[in-house]
Amino acid sequence: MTTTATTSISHMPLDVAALRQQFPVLSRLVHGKPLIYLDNAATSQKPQVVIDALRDYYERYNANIHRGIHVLAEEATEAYENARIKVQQFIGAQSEREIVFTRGTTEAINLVAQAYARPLLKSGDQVLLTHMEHHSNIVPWQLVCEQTGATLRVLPIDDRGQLVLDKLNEYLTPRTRIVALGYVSNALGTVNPVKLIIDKAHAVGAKVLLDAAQAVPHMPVDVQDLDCDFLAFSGHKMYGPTGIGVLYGKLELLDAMPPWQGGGDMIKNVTFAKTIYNDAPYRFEAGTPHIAGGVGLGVAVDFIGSIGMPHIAAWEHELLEYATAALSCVKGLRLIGTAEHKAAVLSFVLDFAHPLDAGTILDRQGIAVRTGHHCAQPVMDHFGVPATLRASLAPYNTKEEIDALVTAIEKVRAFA
Ligand code: C6P
Repeated sequence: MTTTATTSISHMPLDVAALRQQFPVLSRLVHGKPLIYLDNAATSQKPQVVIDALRDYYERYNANIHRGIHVLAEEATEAYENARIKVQQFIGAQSEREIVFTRGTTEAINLVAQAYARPLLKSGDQVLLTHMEHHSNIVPWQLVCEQTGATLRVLPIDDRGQLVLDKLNEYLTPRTRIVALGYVSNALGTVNPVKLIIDKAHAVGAKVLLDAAQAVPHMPVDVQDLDCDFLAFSGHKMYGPTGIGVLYGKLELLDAMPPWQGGGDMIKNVTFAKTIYNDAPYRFEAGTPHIAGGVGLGVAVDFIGSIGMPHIAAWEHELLEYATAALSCVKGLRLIGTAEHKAAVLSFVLDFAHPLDAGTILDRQGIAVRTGHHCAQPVMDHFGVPATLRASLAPYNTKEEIDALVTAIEKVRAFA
């Protein structure tokens, strides 16, 4: 996915056929038809190099990290910590100590809610979200508001699925302590003007968490340039393994935060009288982590580097324009989410079939799309629909696959 703003980054061609070769699953059949995978916002497919890295870890140097002095433990620790440095460089963080490995975006947001916000918030304080958040960026804040007496405020969206920025000054108040918002909406594809929002939030003294689950895989993200305080994303949406994700936090904030889970590896010294906690990021990584996942995520970062984020962004933008034009020609199809700045997510409803029925018929033709509320029920409520079909694109998708989607939707009409 990419923004309209990134079109000019690169016009270098991407060799899509060669790229597809690197993803073994793309050559399989589903219901006897070639797989057309258009569910990349849920999880991306994995290239051979990432699959090989997991296998290599388990075959050659499986060991626990940070605690052994034997060769396998040293190799595993080095590979895991190298992955942290790769992630640091990938998002432009100042220090690898600002990179906390988590299970994913969801856990990263919960970590901030519990370890940063919970000790800070008091009755009367406000947490500002937007109406287009994923449930992962709503429920952790509801929990912490219940625990502290703080209040949730929600910046509205308009009928194109864009934030109503005119109201931002009204919603940002001297009581706003935290602004938590998605960089890119998973249900609408909207790319939010996060830099502007971060500047305005900082002006009232609030800290900003960006849910970048749908941004980091698709566009260049530089945390120092954005000046966000926290940023969360998941490895599995960026060609990496499931069960590994990242919380970026400014070091001075992480250093001041208490741990949120206790256990091995997050301590310097333990007695029954007192425990001295480890430094960030280890203070937030209690227990044996997903070592293979971390290693695989590092390889996924290298993989993205080998294609070039500008190439990914440019091709996804071309696909988005092509798909928007193609779907707009389908009679009875309504696109949900038509923001000016969009990533390659196409949510839509059909006036001739329920999304779940349509999704099932598409699946019979080998086409994987997501149907449902996409863990963004407030978005569905705003548009007055219970669910949508969602095609979400990756750089290995092609215009021929978009054409096949349109043809398959016409078959849905024939069934209806
Ligand atoms: N969205 C989708 O199909 P986890 O599950 O922790 O890796 O990511 C949660 C999450 C948080 N924020 C956004 C914007 C997301 O899109 C997601 C995951 C998937 O859209 C699964 S619901």
